[in-house]
Amino acid sequence: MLHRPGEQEPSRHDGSGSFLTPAGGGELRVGMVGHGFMGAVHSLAWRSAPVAFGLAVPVALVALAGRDPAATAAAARRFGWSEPETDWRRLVERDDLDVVDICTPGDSHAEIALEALRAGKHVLCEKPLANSVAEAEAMAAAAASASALGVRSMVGFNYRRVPAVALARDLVAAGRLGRVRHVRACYLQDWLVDPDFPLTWRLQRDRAGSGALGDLGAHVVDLVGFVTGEELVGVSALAETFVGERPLPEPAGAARGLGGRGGAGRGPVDVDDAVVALGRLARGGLVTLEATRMAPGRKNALRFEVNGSEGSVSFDFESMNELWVHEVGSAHAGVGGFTRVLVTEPDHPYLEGWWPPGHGLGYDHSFANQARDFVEAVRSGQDPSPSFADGLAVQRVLDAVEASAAAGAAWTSCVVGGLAGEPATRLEEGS
Ligand code: SOE
Repeated sequence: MLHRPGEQEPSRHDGSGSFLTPAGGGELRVGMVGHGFMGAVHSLAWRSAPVAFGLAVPVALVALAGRDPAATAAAARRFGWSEPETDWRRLVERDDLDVVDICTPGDSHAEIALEALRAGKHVLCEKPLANSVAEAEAMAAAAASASALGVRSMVGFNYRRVPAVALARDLVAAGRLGRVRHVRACYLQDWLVDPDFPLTWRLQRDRAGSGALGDLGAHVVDLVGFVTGEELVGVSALAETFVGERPLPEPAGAARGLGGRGGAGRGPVDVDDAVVALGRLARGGLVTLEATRMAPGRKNALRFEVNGSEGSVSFDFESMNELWVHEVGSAHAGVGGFTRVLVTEPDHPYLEGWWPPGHGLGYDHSFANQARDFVEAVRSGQDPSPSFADGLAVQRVLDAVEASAAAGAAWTSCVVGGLAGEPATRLEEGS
């Protein structure tokens, strides 16, 4: 039975708020679109989350869609999906699915998500939510209508689910850092240093929307909002494309993960290689942002430091099980400064599902934690977070960064209806 937002269909939820699948016998049946790097890690997550967290609702990996029949069938076998599909539209219309998980490049997010929501499927969509503000607006509006009918949607900003990141947010939210004054946030990788790395989809504006900005900057912008609980209200940015031309990639199917092989000919790079921005938070805090895939030696350095009136936290994904914390006045004489917290204790965020203290988590665990939260939200009839509206807010900041960079770093408001240059709800310290 299809459940279409906008039609007078019954909600998926009974009076007690428990999850009712249309015909799934208590399972949550997932269909996924895309089987590249993100498809692989999402597949692992759908399988590991129910085991690790003992989820009340079992998850079934029902169908995997991709364009290339042989590659999709091979990926379905390898990742544990019951059936391959070669048309995402057929997948979305299947009545034996409850969830559509979108792991494709950004140019198809809006179309797939809108169709999936229309078909009454819960949607998990990889970041960035869309390739433009207009697409993200349509998606957020559709998600809001669908939510009223019990259909849930979420954006895959997986780094929110790294335990140390969630702990940083908890400390800020509990007031342990006081008023946030500074945020220094960056995301540095180096896989584009080689000028002969091919022009894969993450380097094509029509596929990815932008370069380092949407790929990595989206995570940074999301984490600034997540950890501080405050919106960015304006930015001043610069963007640069250091390598203007690259080898054209071999035809689809040859590329795996971030890699790919160069084929015949070269083509222009029409996205940014790097962006830097200054920003201001709603309550007046100052932010610096940076995203690049051209920082030799930096493999996945998603880093942030928050300095508040009462303390600081500092995180680097390359040491993802650690959070460095300093609280003003708490240091013992002579040994002041940051304390390294190994975020692997049973009472740390998400650790109830994982290993004994000190046994460490990896990249894939953030996706398993994300899958856990998504399934739990669907089961309990809550809207998960980050919502499509949160994805839209990130998209607006990305848009402001691009507009500012195009205008020679002009100060650009990120807030709809806000006054350019002025924090929308700036509060003085002490207020
Ligand atoms: C490539 O830069 C990439 O795979 C991003 O697309 C992901 O969002 C990031 O988490 C890891 O790096």
